[in-house]
Amino acid sequence: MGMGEGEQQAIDELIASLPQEKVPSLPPCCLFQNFWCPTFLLPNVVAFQRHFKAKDKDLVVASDLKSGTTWLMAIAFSIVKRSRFDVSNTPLLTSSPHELIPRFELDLFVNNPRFDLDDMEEPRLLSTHLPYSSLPECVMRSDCRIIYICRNPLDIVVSSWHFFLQLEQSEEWSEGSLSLEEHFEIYCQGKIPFGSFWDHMVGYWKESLERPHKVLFLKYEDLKEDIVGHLKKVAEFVGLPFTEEEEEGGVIEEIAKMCSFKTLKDLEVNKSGKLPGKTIEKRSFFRKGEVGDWVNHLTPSMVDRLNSIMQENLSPLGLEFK
Ligand code: PAP
Repeated sequence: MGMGEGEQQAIDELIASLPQEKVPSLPPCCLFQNFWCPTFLLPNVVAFQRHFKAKDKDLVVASDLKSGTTWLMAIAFSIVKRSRFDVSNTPLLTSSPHELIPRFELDLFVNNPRFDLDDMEEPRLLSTHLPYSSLPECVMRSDCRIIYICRNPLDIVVSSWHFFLQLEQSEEWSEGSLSLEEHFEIYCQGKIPFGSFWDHMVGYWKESLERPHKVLFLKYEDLKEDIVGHLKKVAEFVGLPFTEEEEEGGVIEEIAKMCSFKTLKDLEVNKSGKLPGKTIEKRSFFRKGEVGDWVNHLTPSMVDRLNSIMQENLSPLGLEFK
């Protein structure tokens, strides 16, 4: 979406009016609507908020960074499009999940988008890292549904550190690398892109409790524990429950296997090359794919610190991690 000169000036003025944060190896951010928005994305976020028109059948995959986005994209795609594709001809074999489900702020409300929202096949599958409170009004008002995935912050902080570390070799905003200790500190301050993590999780969590038909709230760890049960849950939530015939025919297990870390990671399409238009290597979305890798990275005092942030901000609302 192109921007006129007047609009560009208004955005520049808006950015100048916001608190800024610049940490080595993270994109510069500004505090917009109570979250740390990468400054280069702000025009896209504003355009999304102003111009997006939700349709009742839309399905939005929402997540904080490194919470299981790729996995949930693959799952949502496989479930919603299963009348057209099965595991033998699924586009997941030839495109990365991020290429199949466009993100509002990174792929759609940008210059020369790869997708035309008006032309997308319905139900449209869309994605975002934005907090719930920054989604446009039309998303709340329409019947479109949101599936949110979150993950134990102890694992997110380790995963995001690795992600930004490998990104920094390619991005112009990288000046020197951030140690895990420094990255951890920024994460605990809530200043990671789209943070704070607790506000991000709580926004969707509250809405999922108030409007369970609108927001399905999933946890990475629960999916690891019982993928078949959760695939059924997702299918029911989107109004496309698995039939008895499908269950007996092993369709659910097939989808689980197709979307598994091992299968996706080993596909040629996810091993090499970059996402369109950006400098991000596709393989950077597949690192370890495990629960609890934090034990190999965080010191006991780091664990205590993050646990106490969770106890203060998440536990009172009934949000806990295994
Ligand atoms: P994004 O938010 O930047 O889009 P996201 O997919 O949420 O990325 O995060 C990547 C994490 O999910 C990685 O975790 P790790 O660093 O702890 O390994 C990645 O390995 C993991 N991941 C990717 N695909 C899958 C999958 N199919 N199953 C389980 N975990 C996965």
